[in-house]
Parts: sequence; C-alpha cells; structure tokens
Amino acid sequence: MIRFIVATLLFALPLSSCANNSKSKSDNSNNLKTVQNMKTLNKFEFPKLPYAYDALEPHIDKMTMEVHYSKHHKAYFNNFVAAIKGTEMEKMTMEEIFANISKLPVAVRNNGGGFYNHVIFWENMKLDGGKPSEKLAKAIDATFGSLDELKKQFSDAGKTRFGSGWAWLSVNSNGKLFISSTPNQDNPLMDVTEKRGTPILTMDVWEHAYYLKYQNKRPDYIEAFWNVINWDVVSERYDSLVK
Ligand code: MN3
Repeated sequence: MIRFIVATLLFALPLSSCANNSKSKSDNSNNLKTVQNMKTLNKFEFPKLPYAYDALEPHIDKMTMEVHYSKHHKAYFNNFVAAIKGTEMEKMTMEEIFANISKLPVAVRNNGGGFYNHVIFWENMKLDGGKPSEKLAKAIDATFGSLDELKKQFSDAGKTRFGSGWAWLSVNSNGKLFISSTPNQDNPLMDVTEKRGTPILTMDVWEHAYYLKYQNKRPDYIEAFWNVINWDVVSERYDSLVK
C-alpha cells in the first residue's frame, strides 16, 4: 500500500499539473517526459491529455479527440484497473504485464493495451512537431533509406491493417528500428506479437480515431497524421533506448 501511495505521488503530480485546456508548448514537452518511458506509466492514474482537444485541428478534429480520449481511452483505463484489481498484476510494471500477456486474462490484453497504446499515441502528436533529431534521422536513413520511405512503409502498415489496430515504429532488442502493425489493442511489447520491440511512434487506425472527420477514408487520415508528429518526443524515446 505504501509503495502504491509513493508511486502515485511520484508520477501523478506532474501529470495532474497539465490541464486539458493548456496549450502551452513548454508545459506540453515537460509533461510528455513524465510518461514517455512505459516503466513510469502509473497504472492507477488516468493520464491527462497533454494538450487541448482542438490542439491538432484541422488534421484531427476537436470532437474526435474529445470522444476518443474521454470515452474510448477512459473506458480502456477503467476496465484495465478493474481487471487487475486484487491480483499480482497490481504490483507488476506494464512492461512485465505485456511480456507475459499470453498467460493473462484477455481483458488485461485488450484493456491494458488500450490504456497504454493511447498514452503513447497522444504523446507522439503535436501540431507542427518539427523533425527527427540528428541521431534518429541517421538511424532512419540507415534503416529505411529516407524519411519519405519510412513514412510510406508506416502509412502502408496502417492502411493495410484489416479491421482495427495500430501502426508502430519501434526499436528491437538489437537497437534497430522496425515498422509493424498489430490488431485490436495489441502492441509490440506483448509476447503474442510477431515483431517485438519498444514503440517510439504509433498511429491508431481504429475507425473511432478518424470516422467523424474522415468517415471511411482511412488513407486521408493517415496522410493528415504526418502533420502532427511530435518528433521531439519520438527522438527522446529513441535516445532513451539507444545509447
Ligand atoms: Mn483509439
């Protein structure tokens, strides 16, 4: 119990200090640092959205953001907390839970993924989010040939995901970048996933992520997504994984 309280204090404070109506860019980046590393993700605190609902307009509209965050994401969080309540999973990190997900209840897989994936997603978006750091840019060129080729392969991963799921740019255990896609709320940290690694960039391709604005036109949403990549956050995540 003590451990839980300490963890809550340590990690909830910086998150709570960021209000939904805040559009301050400095607040944004400061708060992003608090949860970009999954080990610091507080399982018992629903993270604040690091910007206002309309912050990504016109690429991602206010209504979509509001419903997506306050209804969809919140439901995954609530259901995840309910699913781990009173179990050993309360003491495990998200990383440990995902690494053992094949042996855990399906409610934990679906809702734990839904909770975690959206945190990564919100944080890696920002209007006019700059460009990759020099170090990340070098790695992208070495792996994909160019940033344009990464965009193409990542976009294709999102376009070709049948039904609901996610596109990912991750770092594998050898420190190499790779692109993948997962169904439903799975992610590259889960032991059920074919290509495993730690994500640094993700895109939600569930219909609820784009239907209000783009209806059935998923490719248009994917095209717009490239206008709202927070490359500072993606670069920081890369730096934290590849020394
Ligand atoms: Mn979603």
